[in-house]
Amino acid sequence: MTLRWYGEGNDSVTLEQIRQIPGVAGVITALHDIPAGEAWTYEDVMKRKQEVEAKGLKLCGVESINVHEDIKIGLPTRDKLIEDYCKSLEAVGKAGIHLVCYNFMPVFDWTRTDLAMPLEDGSTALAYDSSIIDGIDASEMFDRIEKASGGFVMPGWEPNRRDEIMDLFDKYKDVTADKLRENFKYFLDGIIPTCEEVGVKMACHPDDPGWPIFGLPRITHDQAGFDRMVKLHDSPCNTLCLCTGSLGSNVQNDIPAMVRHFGEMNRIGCLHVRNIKHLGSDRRFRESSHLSSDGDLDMYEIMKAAYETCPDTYIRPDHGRMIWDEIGRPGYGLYDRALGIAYLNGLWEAIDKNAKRG
Ligand code: CS2
Ligand code: MN
Repeated sequence: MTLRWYGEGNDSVTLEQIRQIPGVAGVITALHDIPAGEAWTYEDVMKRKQEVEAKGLKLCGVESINVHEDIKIGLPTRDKLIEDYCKSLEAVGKAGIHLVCYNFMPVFDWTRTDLAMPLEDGSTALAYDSSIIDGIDASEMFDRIEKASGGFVMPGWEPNRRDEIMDLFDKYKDVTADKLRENFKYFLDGIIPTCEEVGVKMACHPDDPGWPIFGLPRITHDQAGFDRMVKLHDSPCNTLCLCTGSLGSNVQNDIPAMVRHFGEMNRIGCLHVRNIKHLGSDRRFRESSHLSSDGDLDMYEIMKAAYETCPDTYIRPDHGRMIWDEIGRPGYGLYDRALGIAYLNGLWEAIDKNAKRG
């Protein structure tokens, strides 16, 4: 079991606190101040690794080394960028880290319309309402985020990206889903040989929410999309990050079945386990506590599928609600994610004991 950590000074949660969550052996982290496109150095990766290890934790994986937009758009600059991406992978591999989670979503990472929706019990959660997104453009979306996030932002929605965004929309004008897939293949063909050499698994995170937004193409949000994705470059290093909440936003997805499908193929590089609740129509949802009965996903079936098909995969709880008056990065507070871990550990222990009793 792992927890995501954004690094000293960039996270309200400390390594000391993470160390005290039962069953957490390590963190998933990234060098967030290095912009997409710039190569990571071995020294910088080692520095972070030693910082984590000094607190008694393991650095289990990187999330994310962001893919530069030029690569996704397919611009001529991509060759140099892919070369630099390989340098980052070499640095990570040499440091003894074997997992890199990333995504191939144009322009934005996960997107929500509300970063603090009040729930009945007094907690708040991230929420999404497509009727809001469908009615506004990206610039209005930035306004909403700045107002709501209390200093923290959703990845990809950093305020300094605002000017760049309109320009990017223009550049994506002719990028269809097929073109994006072609560019994805070009990227994978460029990096997977290096991954194989240095022993790093790439785990592609699903689109979140699991459908195209703001008219931009998106190709990784269901089983068919990921079946195509893993075939773009067939290698044990070309895997997906099975994020139950992201995939679960799309009601068509059967999450335990997807875990089994890709687990049996040995193509799950890591698992993000969290729960969500749909709100009436199929494109409105909010996040919930991890408990099965609090949301729409069956966490027992998800953990059982993982136990039976990919038991050695790193698992982290992904987002949590904000509870007990905690202030922190939306989705990434300490308390609810720690509760989530305790619950997931409980499910795991029960599944394990049952399996061993036969
Ligand atoms: C996260 C993603 O919110 C989430 O589900 O797991 O932001 C994830 O870190 C990135 O998409 C990976 O590049
Ligand atoms: Mn996730």
